[in-house]
Amino acid sequence: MTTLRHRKDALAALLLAAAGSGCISHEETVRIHEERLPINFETDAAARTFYEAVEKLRTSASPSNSTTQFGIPMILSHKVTTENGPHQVFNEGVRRADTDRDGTITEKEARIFQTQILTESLR
Ligand SMILES: [Ca+2]
Repeated sequence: MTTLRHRKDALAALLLAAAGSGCISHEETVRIHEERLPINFETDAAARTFYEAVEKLRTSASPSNSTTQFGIPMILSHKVTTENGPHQVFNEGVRRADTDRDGTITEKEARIFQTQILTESLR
């Protein structure tokens, strides 16, 4: 009985706060604009394989903007929008392909990366 009374009091206080101040609303935009990562290629074939895989990744990637939203109707609203910059997919490709982090993508690394992308696109 006491717990129910406390819940009613808490709900009443919450509704009063909402009525008094209106809906508490928060909107935020997070911009992810990173510079294009510097990278070398062992051969032209490595570059070609890498760029083909990156294009595949770009077409299968989620939209460049995403929104996360949650709230309590009439009381609380919270919305975060994330905007990705133009180099985000390229940089993701570099991070995944250059597995030994030596700044050069070899033909072998490019082929492994391409296989990963093709495998993911089949799921
Ligand atoms: Ca490497």
